[in-house]
Amino acid sequence: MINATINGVPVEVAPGTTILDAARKVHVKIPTLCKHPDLEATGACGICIVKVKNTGKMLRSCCTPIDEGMDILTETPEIVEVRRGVLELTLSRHPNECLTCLRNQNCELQALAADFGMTGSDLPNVVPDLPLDTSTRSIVLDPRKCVLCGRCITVCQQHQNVWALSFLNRGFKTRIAAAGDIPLADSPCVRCGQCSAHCPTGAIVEYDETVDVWNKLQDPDAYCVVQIAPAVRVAVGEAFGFPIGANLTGKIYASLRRMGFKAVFDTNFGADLTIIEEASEFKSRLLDGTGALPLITSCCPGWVDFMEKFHGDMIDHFSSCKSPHEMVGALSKTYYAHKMGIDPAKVFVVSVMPCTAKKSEIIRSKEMSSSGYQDVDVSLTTREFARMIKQSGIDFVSIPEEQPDHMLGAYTGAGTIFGATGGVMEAALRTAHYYVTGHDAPRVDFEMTRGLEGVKEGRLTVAGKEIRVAVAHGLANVEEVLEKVRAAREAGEEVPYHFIEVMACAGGCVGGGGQPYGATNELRSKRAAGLYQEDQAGLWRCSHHNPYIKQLYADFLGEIGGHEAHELLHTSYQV
Ligand code: HC0
Ligand code: SF4
Repeated sequence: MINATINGVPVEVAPGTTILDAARKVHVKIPTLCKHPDLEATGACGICIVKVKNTGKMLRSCCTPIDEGMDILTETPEIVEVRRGVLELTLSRHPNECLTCLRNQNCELQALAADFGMTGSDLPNVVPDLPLDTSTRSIVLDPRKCVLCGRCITVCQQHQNVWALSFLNRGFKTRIAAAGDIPLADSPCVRCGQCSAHCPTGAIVEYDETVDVWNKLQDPDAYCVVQIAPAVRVAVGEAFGFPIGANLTGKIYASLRRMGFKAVFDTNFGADLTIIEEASEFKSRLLDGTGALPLITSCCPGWVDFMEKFHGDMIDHFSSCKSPHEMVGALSKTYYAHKMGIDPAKVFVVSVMPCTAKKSEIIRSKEMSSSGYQDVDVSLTTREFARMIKQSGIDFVSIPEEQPDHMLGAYTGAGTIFGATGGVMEAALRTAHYYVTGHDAPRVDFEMTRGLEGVKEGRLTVAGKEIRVAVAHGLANVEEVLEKVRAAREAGEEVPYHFIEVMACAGGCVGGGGQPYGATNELRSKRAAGLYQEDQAGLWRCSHHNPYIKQLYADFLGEIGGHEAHELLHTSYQV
């Protein structure tokens, strides 16, 4: 162990611990801008500078390991002066648009400026004249607001293995852009939004569509319906001071009704429906050899985009199931509209998702209009939804809980856990076990799929047959899983896995690119815990027990995996 002192307080840490992390251990907070707890330090900004008394050296605490006997000072007039200098320079190149910025009151640069009392500067405010990139219609890149911290580049390259972003030019002219200086939509970007979730300022934000939704809610000819994703319920509360992971489903339903939505559905219902179709697809591939194994989940649009761009040889392995929110969209404009006697042309479907890629998914192919209309009209992120609650004057803290509209809103715990990495796999295993054996598993908790390890593997025996599964989250983690599949295929060996779940974002949707800011593993775990708690407490824990799904097949869809289901609930992929 290393022994040192920080501001005179003794500290003992493991070798390799940075000064920044060692300081946290003794409750000293060193200001940072370019360092994100999720990401490797780059030392780009210099705000986290500290002084080593023994040597007189000023060092960047985020990327300097603490050494034996170091006597470190973190707050002296000299250090504060250096930090103020860095901030002054950064602010001199940053537009003074805080009041009209989506990150207003939620910006790390703004918070630092406030902490350091940056009330004025002798430096002129010279902001580069650079255009917005709205080309993806999922995220918006505003290079004028970029502080060149490099967090977006690191997460896009290291965690997502996409390499869509880069710094262009050098020195004073350095700017962030899609690699090759092309529109982001023409780059390999998969719209996961992790860059926006890790950006400290308003340089990368979600493509805001709240105004479109407010306008539709005012339109007397529109019949607006809404659905909420699994992961939204345990995250939106962070914008209102609730503890991380608090499950606020009932308050969300109530707020959406107050906003004017005529029906409030739940994507968890769609998740249950996805499981019915996908577990059935898995059973036929496993027992009847009707398709390639391993079966790979297809409900995450960032992952689908990534597969199509980089792993086209895996297309045959993909489940043909659409994602749950697309299923609910298609059924809103067919089954629901028909039952309620509403003209489907008037039904306007909004989905509230933890995800920016869902904004692109809703227009990705003609199959996303299987109802005869675009099945989901607008997809909002959790961050946009939180703003809408604030704009509507709803007191979210005190509003009493309500129920969803059950026809497309009742769900099981299996649907809820979709929002956490491994949840889709666990939900699928519950129902696949039933399909293969004719009875429920004695225990429906498949813990091997849970937790934040980048790749999780497990095996179980069902009706005497071994089933091997893998779960990957964070796109960089999928590579090793796919390599194993390819290696076995080339060697003509037995498949290493029968079923693979992939989610683009670390932690699964709880860590989605459209969620409230502050992504860390601690936060992802707490949000996931909120979902697993609901699953444990629920009346129904397996998708095939959802009575409203049974009703849907009996009244409308007919056979599981049958013609009608295929028309409305399945899709295809292309490279
Ligand atoms: Fe997800 Fe989904 S679980 S992708 O992560 O499958 O966004 O929460 O809504 O559609 O259900 C996101 C979350 C969803 C979908 C579901 C899936
Ligand atoms: Fe990279 Fe995802 Fe951002 Fe696109 S949305 S630039 S893939 S991090």
